[in-house]
Amino acid sequence: MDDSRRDVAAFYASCKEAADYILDEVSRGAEILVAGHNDADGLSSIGVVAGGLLDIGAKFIARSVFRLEEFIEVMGEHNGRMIILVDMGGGSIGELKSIFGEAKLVIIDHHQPDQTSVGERWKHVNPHLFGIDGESEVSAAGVAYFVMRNIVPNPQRYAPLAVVGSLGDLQDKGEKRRLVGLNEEIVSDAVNGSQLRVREDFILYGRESKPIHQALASTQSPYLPGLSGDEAACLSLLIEAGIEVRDGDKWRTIADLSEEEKSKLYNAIVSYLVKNNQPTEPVRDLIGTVYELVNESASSGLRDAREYSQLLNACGKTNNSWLGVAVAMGYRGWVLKEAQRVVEQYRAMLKKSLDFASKNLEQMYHIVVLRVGPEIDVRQVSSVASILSSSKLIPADKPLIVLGQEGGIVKVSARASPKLVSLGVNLGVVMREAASKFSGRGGGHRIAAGAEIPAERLTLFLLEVDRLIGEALSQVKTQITLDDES
Ligand SMILES: [Mn+2]
Repeated sequence: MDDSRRDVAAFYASCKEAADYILDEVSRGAEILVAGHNDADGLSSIGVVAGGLLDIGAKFIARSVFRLEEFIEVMGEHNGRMIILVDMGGGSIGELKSIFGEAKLVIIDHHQPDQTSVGERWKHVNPHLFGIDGESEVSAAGVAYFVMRNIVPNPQRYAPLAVVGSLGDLQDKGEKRRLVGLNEEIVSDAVNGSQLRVREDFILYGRESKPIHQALASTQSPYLPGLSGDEAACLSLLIEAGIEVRDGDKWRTIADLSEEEKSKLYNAIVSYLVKNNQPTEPVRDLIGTVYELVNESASSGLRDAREYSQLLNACGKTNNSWLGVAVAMGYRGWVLKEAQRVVEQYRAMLKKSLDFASKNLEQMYHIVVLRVGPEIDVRQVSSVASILSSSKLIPADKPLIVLGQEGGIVKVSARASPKLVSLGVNLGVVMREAASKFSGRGGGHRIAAGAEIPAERLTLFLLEVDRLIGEALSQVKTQITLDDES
């Protein structure tokens, strides 16, 4: 990223401009459509925008969509209403223009934008337009927060949700899994507003809500061979390490452990992996920066911001987006109970998917391909891709391409290792180029991208992706050879 263009003040000014545009529409009493992607960041973004609109008494309809085409279908009849599109659209402005040219549209996104200008009637708020890296330092929920804080009376309330969105998009790439860049700004707003606490601890799923062995077994990122998914193995590890798993008739949680017990646990995991000839690097990722929503209860599954994002993601990927949006907007009670049930079922299904994947990977020259059949919901393809890519099943020198078919369309989800990105692989560009050659649509980030392809063009598409990745990597090799010679 070209940092010389970095202009945070101008980015904030563009957030303010979009906010004024929205406020104008609100003051006319007009109903606004809010739509976004159905992943954790998308639902957080909808939560920030819709929650903010509710706060100021605006009329709105909120909904999430699986992909842009679905959005176009449902929003095609906007009847002149303003549309606020979150976490999508920035890379498809040309296409949106041909359909929504007459509508008032606000795009709140952090994906790499296409080159089409939005013109006068539309606002496109996107950090990339100001030399700020939307891939690593701000999510769509973060951008939504920077927009809505100009409008809502108590914006700090929405800062934790922006943190949830950023963690959902795996932006915790700083030292000790810290959020960096503009995200830090949001974190400090949330901390100052007594909404959030930041500290270093074990990053395990269910840190405050599950028995320790279950928390350990439920953690899929990082993936710990032999422990992830195996509660019995985890329980016996704890007992051998001399860690009390119960306090009377109550199971203890990670949060109940003393510092000494935590280091015992850490060492026990390391020795387990060493004993089983597994790499120990992933263990380092178990310790990191924990973001706690201090106003949520420990048993809610919303107190740990990473867990919160997984709950939203589970809702989105199982056709329960409305539950996620409602939770993000602040509804609790039975709505939350329902969402908790959804996340448990979803996690069980993911475990099944991982077992399936471990037996069905196909190797091409430069990529690894997984075709999921009817046993996996096509809506889970991107989650499967994310979880798999952080597991040790995928070699670090090949991108993972996961395919799921729905009707005549194949949904493609691609993930690269940080190593591949550092070698110059840009999956967003590869997906866009390869998809456009075969009547599809693609794009995204360097490390994570996606595409939709007509099923009958799939084989050609895969060959093209394989070729493009090989080409990118051979350029690196040439570069290295030339450097060696000089
Ligand atoms: Mn996002």
